[in-house]
Amino acid sequence: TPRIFSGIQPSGGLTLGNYLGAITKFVDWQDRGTHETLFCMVDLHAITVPQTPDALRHNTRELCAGFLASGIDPERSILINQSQVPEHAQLGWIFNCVARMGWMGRMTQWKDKSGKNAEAASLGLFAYPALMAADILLYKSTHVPVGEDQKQHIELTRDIAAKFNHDYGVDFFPLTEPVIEGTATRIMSLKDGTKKMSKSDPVEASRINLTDDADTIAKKFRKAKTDPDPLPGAVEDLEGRPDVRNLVNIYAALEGRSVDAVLTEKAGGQLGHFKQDLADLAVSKLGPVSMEMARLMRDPAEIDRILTRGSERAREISVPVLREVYDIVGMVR
Ligand code: AQP
Repeated sequence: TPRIFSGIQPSGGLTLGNYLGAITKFVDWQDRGTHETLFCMVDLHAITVPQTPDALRHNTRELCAGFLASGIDPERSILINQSQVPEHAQLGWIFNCVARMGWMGRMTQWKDKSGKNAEAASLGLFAYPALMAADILLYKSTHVPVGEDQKQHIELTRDIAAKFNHDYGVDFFPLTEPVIEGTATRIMSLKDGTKKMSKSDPVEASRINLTDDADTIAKKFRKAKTDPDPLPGAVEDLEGRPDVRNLVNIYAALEGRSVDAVLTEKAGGQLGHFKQDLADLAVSKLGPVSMEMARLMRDPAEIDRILTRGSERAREISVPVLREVYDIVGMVR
């Protein structure tokens, strides 16, 4: 069976962006049943920027709780903790030797995250996309559902697969396709409609966390940046209004309707009212997920068991694949 793989970093708490852009899509893929589905807490990626050990442990478990609470079934999908499957790092090294410095230097996430002081960034942050290629190709995954921001990294994954296949004269790794679909491929900051909503944004009010309570959600939407004009009747009229557009997108994604359908219903409405409706909708959708996450987090040992079991299942696939890669490369075993 063809495989779907995707990962999320335990580099903070889950945001509405991760939920709408990634997790809900993962659940759809699982429920469709057309592919074997693997989802990974990518803790090795998280430490490319500083993480305190206690926070990393907490965030890894909470991320797993988020997957489970959103509908990922650890029987039907394989839930992996990246560091528990050593083949990720091992194939990552091989890919460090396949990928070129120039390719990595062109990655926009590297440029954004290393900022003005690239000299002080970790070597891991620079190599991150090669490890990500290893995450995906270790399972010979054909499709990777991601948000818009990850498109460039999936293209790099194809380049690495193609170069490996070419250099060693094999047809071993598939050329993976990104799957970026729906209205929620890029949820923006509530404080700046041109910037991605992100778990590591220092401005707390810029994002909705899955663990936020109803009052916090309502307050964050109320204070979200907008302009004074009422809602327009058509998508084209949202041009030049990125903040409003973002709120309408979120509303549409939460309701599972198109932006057009939402605007047809809400045209002419005041943003104050719309923000209130949006908060009510978000609370009704996220409340049960957040409650279930809190319940699961009361038994961290059970979460650890689920991750250990998932990682063991993953290794049934990853160990033979890595062995083949070592043979292709010429490692003596
Ligand atoms: N704002 C977003 N809108 C839609 N999708 C998003 N994703 C992240 N933010 C949005 C998708 O969530 C998945 C996991 O992302 P990640 O944790 O690996 O890293 P990221 O993309 O860098 O996400 P963050 O929240 O911005 O984390 P930090 O702040 O640590 O960098 C991916 O599929 C991503 O596309």
